[in-house]
Amino acid sequence: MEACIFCSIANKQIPSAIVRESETCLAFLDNSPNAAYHTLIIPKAHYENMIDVPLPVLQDVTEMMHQVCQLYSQKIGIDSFQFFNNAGPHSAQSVLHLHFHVLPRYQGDPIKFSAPRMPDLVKQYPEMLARLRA
Ligand code: DGP
Repeated sequence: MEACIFCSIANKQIPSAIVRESETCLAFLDNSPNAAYHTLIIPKAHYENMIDVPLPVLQDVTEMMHQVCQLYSQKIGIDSFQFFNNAGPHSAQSVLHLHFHVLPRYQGDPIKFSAPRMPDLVKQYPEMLARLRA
């Protein structure tokens, strides 16, 4: 495996602004933030993305996301979040180590992350579902 920046962060070979740590996961501040307290949650073990991660590891990651949201809510009164995850070559995944973005949102934020809608796809739903059942 090529050197992985998030593995290096997980094993403290390179420093990061750590928010929370457990035996299996780490929460640290993104070094290219979209907002204050923009946080990344990773498993310490290397998995590329949502496809190869085992469910128990994903559960640990999810638990830490929940803990970080509660921490930010209780300590600094953040009441709004967006969560996102890029997985795979056609997404915007730039680091190939599973990570979830926890992005606090604030009143008056200049940016609201939203994607263009494709309403015509609704017509294709029967065909799309049929492919899943084939
Ligand atoms: P994505 O595009 O979903 O793969 O997001 C990767 C994020 O990781 C991006 O927002 C910047 C952040 N990032 C990349 N390298 C480092 C690093 O060395 N330290 C920290 N704290 N964040 C990093």
